[in-house]
Amino acid sequence: LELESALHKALERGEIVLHYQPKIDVRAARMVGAEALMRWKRGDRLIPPGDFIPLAEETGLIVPLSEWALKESARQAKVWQLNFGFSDSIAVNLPSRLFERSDLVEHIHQCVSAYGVPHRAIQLEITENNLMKDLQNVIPALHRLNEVGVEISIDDFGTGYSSLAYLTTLPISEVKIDRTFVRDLGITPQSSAVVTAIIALARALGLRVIAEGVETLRQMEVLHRLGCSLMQGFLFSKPLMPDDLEQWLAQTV
Ligand code: G
Ligand code: G
Ligand code: NA
Ligand code: MN
Repeated sequence: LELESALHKALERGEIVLHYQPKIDVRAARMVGAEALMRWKRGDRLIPPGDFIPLAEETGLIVPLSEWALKESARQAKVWQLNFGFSDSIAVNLPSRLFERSDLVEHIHQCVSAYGVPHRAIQLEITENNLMKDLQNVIPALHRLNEVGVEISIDDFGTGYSSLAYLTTLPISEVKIDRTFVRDLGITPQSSAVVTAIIALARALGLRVIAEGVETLRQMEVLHRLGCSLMQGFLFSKPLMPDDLEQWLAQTV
């Protein structure tokens, strides 16, 4: 309960911050975007999202937190556009709660308009489980977002129970191979079988595929050989404070 009331005040106190992890195109050797990841600065501690996002989801605080993350990402995209010519997207994680809101598209429109960046400056990540849990509410939102140019990425792909029939009809741009498969690449044959299947599925459906949690050169090499050249993970960079991402931004122009 103490944590809950502290989290209530965290936003207005400016204690919530976003760190950014680069998404890398290994073949082109460049950053192609970044994922925004929330942290809570509480005193001198930096609380990871795993320790407060579940509470935020239970209490409904995830709604204002996510709305703030969308706005802050639009602001950051504008700053990077001005300083580095950044024209890629910042990916924001959204739980299905947010997709239920009929005004999600309007809210995103206001965020990007406020800072004068295009809609494609914001990309949305929804986990496979969240997507499938609430398809009836999520589908109309996905279509409206697609119409205005906001790309959708399916996070933690391969861990849920996607209906492939749905996948073919949804306006999705990208699937993110879950890190559990990436972790076991080159260790268990099953993991490379799953990764191979996901890459083939993505290709057949015209989707981009990105691997998360890439930590070793070996994993990078196997992914590249299997046909996945978009990657994210500690091998390239951990999530960084905005100022620390500038070394990556400076390289892309
Ligand atoms: O950064 P870290 O590895 O601690 O993130 C842990 C989990 O928290 C990840 O699954 C990530 O998707 C989730 N997460 C991080 N930032 C956000 C956010 O802004 N909103 C939501 N809903 N989840 C987030
Ligand atoms: O999919 P999700 O949004 O949950 O993933 C984001 C989380 O993954 C963040 O908490 C981030 O810190 C973490 N992460 C990013 N790269 C790596 C990595 O290479 N290995 C592991 N184990 N975690 C990573
Ligand atoms: Na994510
Ligand atoms: Mn993920």
